[in-house]
Amino acid sequence: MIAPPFANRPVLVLYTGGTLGMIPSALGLAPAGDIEARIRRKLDGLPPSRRNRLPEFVVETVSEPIDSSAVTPHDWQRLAAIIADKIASHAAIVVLHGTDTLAWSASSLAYQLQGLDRPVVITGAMYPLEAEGSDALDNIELALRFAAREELQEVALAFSGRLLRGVRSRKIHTEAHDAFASPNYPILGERVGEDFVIYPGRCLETQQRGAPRFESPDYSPLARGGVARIALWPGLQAWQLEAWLGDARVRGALLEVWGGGNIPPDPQLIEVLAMASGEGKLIAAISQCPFGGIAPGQYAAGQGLLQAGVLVGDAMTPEAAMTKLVHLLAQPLEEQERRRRFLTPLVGER
Ligand code: ASN
Repeated sequence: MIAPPFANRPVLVLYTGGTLGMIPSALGLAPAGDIEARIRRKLDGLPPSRRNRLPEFVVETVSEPIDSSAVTPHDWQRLAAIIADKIASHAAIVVLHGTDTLAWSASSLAYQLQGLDRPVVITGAMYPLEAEGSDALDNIELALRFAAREELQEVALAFSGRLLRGVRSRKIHTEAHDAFASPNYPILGERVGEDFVIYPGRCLETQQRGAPRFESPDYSPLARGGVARIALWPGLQAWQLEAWLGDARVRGALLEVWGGGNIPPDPQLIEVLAMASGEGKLIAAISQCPFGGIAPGQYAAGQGLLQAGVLVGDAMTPEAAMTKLVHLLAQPLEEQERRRRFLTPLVGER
């Protein structure tokens, strides 16, 4: 492969907050400064055979690093804007992010940065850089090594020795180093001993090519509850669903339904759904099961979803489906076009 012209530029490491850079405070772990020196000090401790294979990088910190539990759609928009602004002058971007909402930010970035021609690798850590037994240094090394791979042309999540498609990833563990999974898509790559392998045929680059066509709609009208997430439970009543969907501030919703695409056989529930989607609200459904997709209509219990005009979310993660609803609703599109795009894979999310 001929090296692209940007290959000799440094990788930009962007610190946004999260446990990786935190230190203990009176109130518990909190974001701390001086991240560049702290990262370089740790990387200097790697054996030369590993240190020498890292790409050149520069470090920047967002104006206010945060615990990612505080992230809102505003932050997704701000982060994408920083990356869109800086990417041309860097070989790749590595985002250091808190793990709690890392899969959400990764998913949102994928929609906003469509048509990437180089890597955007997002990572974090379950334990702070300076903590004993921390995973932070390994994850930074992993992200930097994959950021140097020209065949990676998408938003990917590097964690615990593995590279996942960002928009397919989920946080699945509260303590283990191996805290992320990509339940319905194979991993893109992994560390095997001292090698960092990318598996052929799995990256977006082989499925979709094209010039960057970043989309940067304004998320602020959606950032205050414009899209709701509703998981079914046995006994759910139509009035409860209506309380969510009947609110004029709600413009879209993700329903997490039973198994392969079923809902309770309650005509009133279906009526509430049909009413909301008839008003132009974008309502999509995925399964509550972490593995596998939905195909409503296989059972009589799923027909209602189709009758009500609910969009089938296939095997998308909740993070991928919700951030896609936000992204589509933030754009000045006709309703039919929004529905079409929701059902079309834009960045390998379905
Ligand atoms: N609360 C932290 C965060 O998401 C968790 C972590 O980074 N491990 O910012």
